[in-house]
Amino acid sequence: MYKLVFHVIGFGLLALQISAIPTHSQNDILKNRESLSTLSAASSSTAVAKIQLGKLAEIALGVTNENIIHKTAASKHQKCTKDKLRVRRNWRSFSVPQRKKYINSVLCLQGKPARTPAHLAPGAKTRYDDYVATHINQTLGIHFTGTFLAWHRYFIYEFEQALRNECGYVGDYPYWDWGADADAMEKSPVFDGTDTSMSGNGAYIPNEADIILSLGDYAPVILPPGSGGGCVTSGPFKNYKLHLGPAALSLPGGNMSIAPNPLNYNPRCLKRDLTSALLQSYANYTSIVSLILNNQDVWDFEMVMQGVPGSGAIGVHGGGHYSMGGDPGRDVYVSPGDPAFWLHHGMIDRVWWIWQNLDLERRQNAISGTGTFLNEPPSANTTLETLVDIGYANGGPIAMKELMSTTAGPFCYVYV
Ligand SMILES: [Cu+2]
Repeated sequence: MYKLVFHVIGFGLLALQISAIPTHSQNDILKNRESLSTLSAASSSTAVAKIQLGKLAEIALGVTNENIIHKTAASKHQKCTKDKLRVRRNWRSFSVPQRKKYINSVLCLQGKPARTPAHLAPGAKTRYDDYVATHINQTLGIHFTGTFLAWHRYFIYEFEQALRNECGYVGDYPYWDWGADADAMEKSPVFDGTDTSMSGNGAYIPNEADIILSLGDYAPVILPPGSGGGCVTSGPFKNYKLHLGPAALSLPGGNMSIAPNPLNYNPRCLKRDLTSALLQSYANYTSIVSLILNNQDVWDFEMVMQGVPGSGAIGVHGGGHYSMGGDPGRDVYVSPGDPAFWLHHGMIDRVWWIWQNLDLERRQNAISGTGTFLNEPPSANTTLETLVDIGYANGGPIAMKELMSTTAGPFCYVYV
C-alpha cells in the first residue's frame, strides 16, 4: 500500500510544480494524503467501504482533472479539454425525466433496423441487435484476454454514441452502483420494475435449482437461484424481445442452453432472476474497494474482477451479470441483450478508471493477457498496437493505445 500512496501524492505534487495553472491547492493535496492514509485496506464494514469507494473516486476525479488541464496547457492539440468533458453518473442520481430520456433512447435503438448483413447474423434485426451480435461473435476474444477492459470501454462508448447520434440522446451515461443494491436488488432504481428502471424481476418460478458454472477442469462454481426466474413483467422492457442466442445459457440445475447458431433469429422474452445474494458475495462495497486496493498488477486486477478460475469466486464482473440472472443474464455471449448490461459495464469501466488514476504512471497503459479466452488456444500477447474492432455495431478498428485513457483517443469523460 505504501507504493500507492507514494505514487498518487507524487503525481499530485509533480503536477503542482510544473503546471502554470493553479488547479489543486496544497490544501487539497494534503486532504488527499489524509484520506489515502485511511485507505490502506478495504474495510470489512460495507458502510465504511462505501465511504472509502467515494474517496477513491474523488481522488481519481482530481487526478483526471489535473491531468486534462496540464495536457491542455502543454499542447494545443489536446482534444479533450475541460469544457468538453462529459460526466458519467450513478443511475441513482438521475432525475425521473433524465431516466426516461435514457430509457427512451435505448428503446429507440431497439426500433431501428440492423446494419449487420442478414447473411452474417440472420437474427440481428435492430441496431440494438448489432451490439449483441458483435459481442456474441467476439466473446472468446474479449473475456479473460488482454483486451477485456479496453474492448468493453470502447463497446459501451460506441453504444453511447449510437444513442446520441441515432436517437438524439443528450443526457449523461449511467452506471449501476452494485454496492448500493447488495441487500435488495428488487428495490434498486435499476431493477425495481417501475417505468424509470431497466425493468424489474422475472415472474417467480418456485423451487428453482442452483446454477452450476463449469469451466474446463476447474471445480464448478455453484450459484443460488434468485427471486424471479421467468419473463420480465414490468417496466419499459416488458415487451422487448431478445432476438439472438442463446449461446451458452446456464440453466438452473446445471444444464446449458445452446442454439445451433446463436446468430439465428430466436425471438423470446427477457428473463430475470434477481439474486441479491450474488451482489452480497461478490460485488458489495468491500469487494469493490479490495479489488481496487489489493491488486497492483493489471493482470491480477482484471482476473480478480472476472473471477480467478478455480478460486470459486466470480468477481464483481460475474457478480453483476449473474445477479441479473435469467436470459441473457447467465449467458456470457448474449449478455448485452439485457438492457442493464450498459449500466453494469459503466460501473466496470468506472472501477478500472479509479484503479488507473491511483497510479497513472504505471497503470495508464498497463495491458496483460493474450488475445484468447484464458489463452486457449494460445495466442499472441495483447499490446498497445493490438487492434480491436466492434464490427457492425459502430466504429472501425482502433488500437488499444487509443483506449487506455478516458480523456484521450476518442474519449473525453469522467465518472462522478
Ligand atoms: Cu462482455
